[in-house]
Amino acid sequence: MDIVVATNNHHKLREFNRLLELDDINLLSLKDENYNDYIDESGITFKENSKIKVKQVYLKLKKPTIADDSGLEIDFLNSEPGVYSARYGGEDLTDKERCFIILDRMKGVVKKDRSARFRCCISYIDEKGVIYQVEETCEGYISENYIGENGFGYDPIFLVDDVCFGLIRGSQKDIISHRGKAIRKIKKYILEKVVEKNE
Ligand code: ITT
Repeated sequence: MDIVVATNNHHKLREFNRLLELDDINLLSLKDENYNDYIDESGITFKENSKIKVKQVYLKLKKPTIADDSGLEIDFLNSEPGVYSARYGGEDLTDKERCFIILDRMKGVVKKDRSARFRCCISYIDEKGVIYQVEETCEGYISENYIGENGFGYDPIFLVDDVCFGLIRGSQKDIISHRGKAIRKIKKYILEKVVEKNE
């Protein structure tokens, strides 16, 4: 069985490959499928956007598809950048530049007010077009400095129990991260469906 991973973010793709390894399942990237269409993430929630991604890709490729929409919510910034995490501060900025915008906006804010979470909604659309969704979070807080070069996005400014995501290995991040938790949940669902189909 083939499942298309509907993401253009190669870091996410690597996390999916690491976590969604299943004997009967072959993960395909959008590149493998020569899929280059623009996906308009016009939703205002992670749930809406991850559904938009799987539906659009499924309608064209007619294959089971999985996608994630995720982002960082900072309490002090009224949950910003939220669903705009990938575009925060402007489309052309680098991940590092986006991190520094946040560090600047959080300058002088005391630790107890630096709480934040990564949120991730994963949608899976099966061969019949039935959609299943899971949402998970990873609670933490925003560091005062840019720390480490591991991971991607806001990892170098996100701390869990004093450990920065910018310093840990991918396999360690998977254990506690929003995406790690969500992929494990959806993997269970997909496995159950595969068993049902083979019965
Ligand atoms: P696709 O839509 O193609 O999957 P994207 O990067 O545009 O790729 P999103 O719209 O879901 O994906 O935006 C997610 C952004 O949230 C991402 O670009 C990062 O800036 C941030 N983000 C999400 N998960 C993260 C993680 O595990 N570590 C660091 N930053 C993360």
